[in-house]
Amino acid sequence: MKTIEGKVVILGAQGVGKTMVICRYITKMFNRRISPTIGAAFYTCNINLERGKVKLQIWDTAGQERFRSMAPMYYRNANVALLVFDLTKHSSFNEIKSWVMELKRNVDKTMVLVLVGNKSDLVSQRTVDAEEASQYATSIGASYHETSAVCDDGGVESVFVAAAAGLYDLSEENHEHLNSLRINDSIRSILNSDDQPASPSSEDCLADRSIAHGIHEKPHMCC
Ligand SMILES: Nc1nc2c(ncn2[C@@H]2O[C@H](COP(=O)(O)OP(=O)(O)OP(=O)(O)O)[C@@H](O)[C@H]2O)c(=O)[nH]1
Ligand SMILES: [Mg+2]
Repeated sequence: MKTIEGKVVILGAQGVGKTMVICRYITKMFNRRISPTIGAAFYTCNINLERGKVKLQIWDTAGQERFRSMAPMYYRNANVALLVFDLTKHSSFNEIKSWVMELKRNVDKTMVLVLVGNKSDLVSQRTVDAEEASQYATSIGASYHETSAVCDDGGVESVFVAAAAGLYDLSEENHEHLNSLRINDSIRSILNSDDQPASPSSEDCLADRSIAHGIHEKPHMCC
């Protein structure tokens, strides 16, 4: 069975819930005490698909304007971009369009794009409807998911499964990615399929590293 290792970057405006979504996925909890990301934070998680195992190296970027210039460092060698906006802030949805244009300008390789509308629990404050977002996702070749880090009903997991599945497809489709995707093929299965959980699992949370211009900042509150 094949094991794929790839890089994921999480992009989106300040306060849309990028960190909450990844922390929700890894810890299965909602942590109100998370502060705005400084520079970027790094996480890893392993996801067992039926077809194989995928290890995601995830860079959660900071949405604050003062960190904007650092973003290329994280997206340039990424294989997947999670594009997160806030369903209650239409401006954050518009910002995704700028991110997509920037990625198209600066990244040569094919990237798996996953569009995420977060804060779906705030139903009465919603300003982006599902159809608008899903049409846009189709237009850029992305999958579309709605999530709530507060009361998750499976949306968060679907985001990371889509990222893992997209990476897997990428590894099978074309060879230009072989330098950036680490692939191990083993004759003896790395995971015995009988032992695999039916649903993906996450582990190895390394959220204690927040990096700003190479300076190690105070560890993150979550995980
Ligand atoms: N109601 C609701 N609030 C959320 C949700 N996700 C995040 N929040 C709140 O939104 C705020 C920002 O969340 P963060 O995860 O720090 O946002 P971020 O995108 O990482 O922000 P930066 O790191 O500054 O770019 C916090 O007050 C969270 O409690 C959600 O799904 N629903
Ligand atoms: Mg954050």
